[in-house]
Amino acid sequence: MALVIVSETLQLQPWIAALKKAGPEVEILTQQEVKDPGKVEFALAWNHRPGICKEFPNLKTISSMGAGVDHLMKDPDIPQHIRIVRIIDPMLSQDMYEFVLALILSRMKNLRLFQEQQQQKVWKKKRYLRMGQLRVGIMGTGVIGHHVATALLKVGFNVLGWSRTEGQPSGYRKFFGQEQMKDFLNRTDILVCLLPLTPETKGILNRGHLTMLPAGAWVINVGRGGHVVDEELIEVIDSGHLDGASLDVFQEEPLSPQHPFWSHHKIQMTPHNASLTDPDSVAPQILENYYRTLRGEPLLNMVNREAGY
Ligand code: NDP
Ligand code: OXD
Repeated sequence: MALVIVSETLQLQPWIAALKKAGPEVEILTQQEVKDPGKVEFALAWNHRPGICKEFPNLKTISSMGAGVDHLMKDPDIPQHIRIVRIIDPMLSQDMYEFVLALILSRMKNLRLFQEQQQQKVWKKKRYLRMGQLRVGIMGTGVIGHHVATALLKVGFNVLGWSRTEGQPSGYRKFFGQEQMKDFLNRTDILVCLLPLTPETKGILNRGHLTMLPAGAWVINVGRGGHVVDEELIEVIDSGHLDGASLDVFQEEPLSPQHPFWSHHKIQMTPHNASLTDPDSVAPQILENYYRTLRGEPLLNMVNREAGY
């Protein structure tokens, strides 16, 4: 039995080091190192080349290297009997909160504007906003979204959330389902998208929904690029309805140099860097799932393949 790590985009060395440190007895191989594909029963994957299941005929479990699993869901060759698990890690949730908070504070206090003014040697004051003056709407109050919502609430923001199902009671006002989406968007000054990318959520940040936000609202997309209809986002910003957007994730990553987002002065971009999985922090849960796979036991952090997240 061996664990294979497959990724077309990630640096694998820190992952191998973390896994070997946490489980020195486990055989950990890169795809190129596998001599006997029949021995591989567990794969750790991020942006893999489709077809791993054909390559490793005895594969039983695939673990995403992050919280999202859209990269696995789009591979049509993963048979139903293969269990898919994902990362749930307090550090990933806290890093996301810190990132979202940094964006919100920077905007409230006009820091980008003042940076531009500094470059032009302009001395011009502008009124700033206070925490209690803004309503932050979290779209997707799952593991990460709920953490971000409760942490923002604790420091003094007005927070509301929207999810697919009603879920557990929370300290903030919750909306759910298509029927309540308009009410949620109507009350949101800063929209934070923390949804997973599924057939239902693809293109959710479109003209129709973005114009349900109050005039002057602002969008933070840290979910997936596929949530945004790019040309409609630009159109709603250019119409003056939205004040701008901070985008961490894109339909195509890295984004093509020709894409209009790069040069749009009301769009702030970061390179899918909001919250990065820390290999040392998550190695124990990956190995726990590896051992559970060996023993045929229920796994941690299972993905519902029907729901797609
Ligand atoms: P979870 O699966 O824990 O939460 C997903 C949330 O989205 C749940 O609240 C779920 O509703 C809601 N949801 C799913 N489908 C719908 C729908 N059709 N309508 C309304 N709500 C829906 O995921 P995580 O919180 O762990 O992660 C969320 C996403 O964040 C990841 O999938 C990934 O795309 C992104 N991410 C981005 C990172 C970055 O660096 N930019 C880093 C980490 C994650 P319900 O509660 O009812 O099930
Ligand atoms: C994740 C991500 O899903 O990094 O963990 O986007």
